[in-house]
Amino acid sequence: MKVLITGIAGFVGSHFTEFFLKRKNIQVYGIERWKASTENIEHLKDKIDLYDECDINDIVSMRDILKKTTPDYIIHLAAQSFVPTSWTAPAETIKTNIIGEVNLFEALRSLKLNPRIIVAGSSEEYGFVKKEELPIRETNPLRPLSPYAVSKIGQDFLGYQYYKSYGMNIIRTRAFNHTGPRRGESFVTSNFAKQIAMIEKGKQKPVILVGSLSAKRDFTDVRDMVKAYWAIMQKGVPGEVYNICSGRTYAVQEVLDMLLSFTKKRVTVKKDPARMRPSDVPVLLGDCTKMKKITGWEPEIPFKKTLEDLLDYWRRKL
Ligand code: A2R
Repeated sequence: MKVLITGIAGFVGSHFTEFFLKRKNIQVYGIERWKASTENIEHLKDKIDLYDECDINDIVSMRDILKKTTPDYIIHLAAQSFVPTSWTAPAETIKTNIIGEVNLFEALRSLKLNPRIIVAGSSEEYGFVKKEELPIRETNPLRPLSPYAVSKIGQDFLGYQYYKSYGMNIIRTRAFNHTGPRRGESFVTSNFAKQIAMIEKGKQKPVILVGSLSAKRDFTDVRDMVKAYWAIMQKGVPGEVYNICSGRTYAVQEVLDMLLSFTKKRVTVKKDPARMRPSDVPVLLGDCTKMKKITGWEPEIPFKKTLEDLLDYWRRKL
């Protein structure tokens, strides 16, 4: 069984690789763009086939690699994945996320390959959600509040359209927040954990800088998330869309309090206006009954353990 992961050296890609390497009869192929950091998968590099000169914006390199690897499954993770960057680089976000996916689909079509594909969408697609709509189901209207969200809706709808128009085996997902070791440091959970680890090592004054603490998010451990993606890959119906979430929220303030409870250092919390977003989604709470029904998936790792592991990751890394 041949699995190709785009964005393999990213946060989710690295956990997916570890997940596959624990299983038998799976050959893992991965693509990354030229000069990307492969630190997250350095320990796995000799067990996979890595193509580290493939930019998804370049259909020529995409096509070459698909021709060489002819995967049975594709997990499409490569993206500009960070909401705040989408405010400063909206065109780049739209290009990489939407055109990059078109390149993937068109390269497959031209090669007459039809693997099963997971498109990694996001709960950000729902954007502005009314209180009475919570918890959010797949049928909820999409009211995006960032260029990132628009780019993910583009990916999602392209997946639907290519399935309908060409019968491609594309399954769309909308993952709610996920975190854990190796989470990029721009993301809130990882950013707080890194600052705490820096303070513990005396590399930062005992002041933690924060943005808005009121937003509520539905967090899942990345290791559970990867299992959910794979279960959907096997049992999901092409053309359909599935939420993946834990079904409970934590306010960013609670995340901060939990992380601070793991350290013996006395830390002051300071608001940093630079970390505020032009518009933010107040609550994202998901309902993933649809995917649970077909897969039987349940998240297993408690959120406290996820945050402990994330903080330990930064303690080791710094
Ligand atoms: O930005 P880089 O060079 O570190 O590489 C990222 C890669 N990537 C690309 N690969 C090929 N061609 C491109 N034009 C391109 N642009 C970005 O995608 C990185 O290694 C990977 C994304 O990993 P993360 O940013 O760590 O995202 P994460 O959390 O693993 O999320 C995976 C997917 C994304 O589509 C999210 O939007 C979604 O799940 O939630």
